[in-house]
Amino acid sequence: MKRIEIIRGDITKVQADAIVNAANSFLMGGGGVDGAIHFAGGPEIIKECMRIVAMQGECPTGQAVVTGAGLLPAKFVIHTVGPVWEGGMQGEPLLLAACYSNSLGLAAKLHCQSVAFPNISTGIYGYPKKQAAAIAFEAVETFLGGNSSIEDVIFVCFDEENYRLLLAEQRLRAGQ
Ligand code: AR6
Repeated sequence: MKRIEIIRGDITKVQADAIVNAANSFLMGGGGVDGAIHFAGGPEIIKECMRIVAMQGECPTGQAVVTGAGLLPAKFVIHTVGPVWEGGMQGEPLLLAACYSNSLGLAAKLHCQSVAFPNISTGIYGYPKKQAAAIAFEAVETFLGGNSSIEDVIFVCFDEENYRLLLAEQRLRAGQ
């Protein structure tokens, strides 16, 4: 039975097959969840990121790449690049949805069963949290409706507001 879990916490502590990082196109680390993942995961992850950029160039917005998870309790880190919020008319909704579906597609190729997501783009990139929650939930639910290895998707919400918004979205959809 496929399921979507919503928890509060720090994604670097989550024992899923893959955890997703809200990265930037240069895959060079940064603040927020990106900084936390590289800090907790150790230097191996950034080395792999640098190799990926050297080989295939920057990671475009909405796309995803995979590295090992270094010292983290996950098997893989999937780095995806969320859109910067510019008012909503620059394709942000589709790009945000693509982050979730491309990350899950990559995780499925790696035969992952469980995947944990942060609330992509809702920090430094400024995406309005309510809209982001609806897009995230819809994209994940749609992906889980297809055939793949993925059984369990966990939204790991660092802040209370995202946690409440995701729970509200789940209730809304369950009632439909
Ligand atoms: N575990 C889970 N979620 C977290 C954690 C954590 N340890 N730390 C923060 N969050 P952000 P973005 C939440 O800013 O908006 C970086 O510099 C946070 O509360 O990390 O996609 C990158 O290099 C927020 O809800 O990512 C990029 O340059 C969510 O993670 C840029 O930030 C996303 O916030 C990406 O910006």
